[in-house]
Amino acid sequence: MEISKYLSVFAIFVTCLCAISNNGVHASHKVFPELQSLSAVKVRHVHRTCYHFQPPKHWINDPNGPMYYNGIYHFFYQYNPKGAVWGNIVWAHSVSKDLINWVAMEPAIYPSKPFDINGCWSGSATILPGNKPVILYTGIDPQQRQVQNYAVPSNLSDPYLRKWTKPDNNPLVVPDHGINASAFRDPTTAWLGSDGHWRILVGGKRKRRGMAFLYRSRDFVNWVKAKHPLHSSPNTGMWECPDFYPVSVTGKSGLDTSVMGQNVKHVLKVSLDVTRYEYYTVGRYVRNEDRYVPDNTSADGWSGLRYDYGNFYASKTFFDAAKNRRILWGWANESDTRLDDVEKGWAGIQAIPRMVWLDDSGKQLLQWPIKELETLRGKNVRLRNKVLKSGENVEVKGITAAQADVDVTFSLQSLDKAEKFDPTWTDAQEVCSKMGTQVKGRVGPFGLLTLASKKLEEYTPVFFRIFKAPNKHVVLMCSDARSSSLEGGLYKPPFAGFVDVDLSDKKLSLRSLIDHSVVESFGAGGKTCITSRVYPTLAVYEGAHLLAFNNGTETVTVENLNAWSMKKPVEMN
Ligand SMILES: *[C@@H]1O[C@H](CO)[C@@H](O)[C@H](O)[C@H]1NC(C)=O
Ligand SMILES: *[C@@H]1O[C@H](CO)[C@@H](O)[C@H](O)[C@H]1NC(C)=O
Ligand SMILES: *[C@@H]1O[C@H](CO)[C@@H](O)[C@H](O)[C@H]1NC(C)=O
Ligand SMILES: *[C@@H]1O[C@H](CO)[C@@H](O)[C@H](O)[C@H]1NC(C)=O
Ligand SMILES: *[C@H]1O[C@@H](CO)[C@H](O)[C@@H](O)[C@@H]1NC(C)=O
Repeated sequence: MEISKYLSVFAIFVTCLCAISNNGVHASHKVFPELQSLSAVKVRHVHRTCYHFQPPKHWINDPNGPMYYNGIYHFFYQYNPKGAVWGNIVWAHSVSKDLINWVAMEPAIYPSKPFDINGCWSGSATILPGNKPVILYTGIDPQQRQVQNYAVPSNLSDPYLRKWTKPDNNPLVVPDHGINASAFRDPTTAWLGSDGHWRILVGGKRKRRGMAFLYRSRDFVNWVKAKHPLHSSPNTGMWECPDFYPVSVTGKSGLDTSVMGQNVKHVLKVSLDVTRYEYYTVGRYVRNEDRYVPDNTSADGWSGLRYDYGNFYASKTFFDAAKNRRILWGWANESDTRLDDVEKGWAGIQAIPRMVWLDDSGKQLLQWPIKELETLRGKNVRLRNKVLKSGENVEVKGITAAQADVDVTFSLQSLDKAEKFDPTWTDAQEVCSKMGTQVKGRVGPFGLLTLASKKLEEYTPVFFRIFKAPNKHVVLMCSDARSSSLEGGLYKPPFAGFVDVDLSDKKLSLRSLIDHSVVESFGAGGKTCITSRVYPTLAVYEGAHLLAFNNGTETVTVENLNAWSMKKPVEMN
């Protein structure tokens, strides 16, 4: 990942601001050398998460090289060992037997050789035949070029793979004359073609066209660029952290990255540097041409499907051979200011790992928190068949509302009165920003008020609103941070996405993982996911409450609600 993105406009420190403008979205480019090596003097705890992945202090960003190897899950991530803003990046390393309890190892990869002396940026792991893991990552060389390197375990008998060696024949791939050396990074997990050649993607761009450069190799050491990229798309800008993998057209099982076959589709995900959001398409991998073609049901560009419509970026999946599933990791950045981060001594968390698989429709993915998370569930409170008339709400009492897992199914009496959908409403977040929980509707808004203070001075609502279009219903899901905190100066967007769900049973489900400064929500069984980062001042610890609410004119029933207090993992770094 590039330096530029961690650098939001922070007036006090901005001496020169070089902004680029792109489709109305702009990315600011500024490093904070004065801050990046300021070690945290103390760590502020109030908004730290309890069951999300987080090191004890300092800055984290992209998940890197997740893998399952010889009974152990390995997780690497971009980490600043010296401070709470981006800089001095190394590959931090943690290991786990259950994806819940994590033990920190020493950093696996850090700048030490010419080919990575100016940075060890993101990458992926591949397990080669003979059960040999290898990491590919982006190094920044003495000319500030982005080059692709590899590292291998120094001692395969060490069950935790503590030490990694960067062989002297690095770099493996350098940007050729046709490639912008400042926009060439984040190699994928490799896959093996039927011709016996390995393939990887490297993210890049040509002018404003985002692209996934394709490289092939027989021996994993000599890599040759393919004549054309695997895929590219106009006006999307730099493609960071591409991820390309097969999904089964039936069932929830995951597939190893090299699997081919009849009942397989492919997913290509890219992280768009210009918008700081990701999008993915479902499509077809045309093997004889080494091209990827998105299905005509998948929008290819800014407006495409997202894993998550909130703070979720630079994600990466891996195949978990232990449980035959594909697991997604993603970084949820902070929504407070640089100075807040320096003061609190930490910045960045990882979202809860999610299982991903293809929806029966074949048009989108479904995501669900890994099953292991349920081992942290403690005290349970249940509500059944609680009718919520217009304007009513009900508090879910008896759990730790600041640290909870809630799963609720709402049932709707009738959809006949749903408001008319305006076909010009293509941007869900815009609709949500106009129609928050205070704006009365007919079927909805209804949902949960998370991290709510007693008198509702603060709350982060996660809710639905249902509209009627000519031949279908349109479901809007929002996770609205605008009332989340009395504190000013925070980023409080009304994140939102549409939910492509069949409402013929008049039921809609929602699960939210609430963890002090994060609310991670899964609508309709994981069809639409939204992660919000929030910093309440009153709704903290015992001051946090959880409610279900209905602000539509139509009655909604909480058919079944389960909420659990969540425990802290025994080991978290
Ligand atoms: C490799 O790891 C094994 C298991 O931890 C250990 O016994 C051995 O001494 C290590 N070898 C080297 C060369 O460090
Ligand atoms: C190369 O990429 C960098 C980083 O995005 C950009 O600033 C620069 O303008 C690009 N150069 C060319 C020749 O496109
Ligand atoms: C989309 O592709 C399918 C086949 O994959 C085809 O049957 C359908 O007509 C196409 N739809 C459009 C709108 O092009
Ligand atoms: C529901 O709507 C009423 C009237 O607009 C408003 O006062 C109240 O705050 C709303 N409830 C929530 C949870 O926003
Ligand atoms: C996370 O932080 C917010 C607020 O500063 C920015 O607006 C986002 O662009 C940023 N997201 C990423 C992925 O960096």
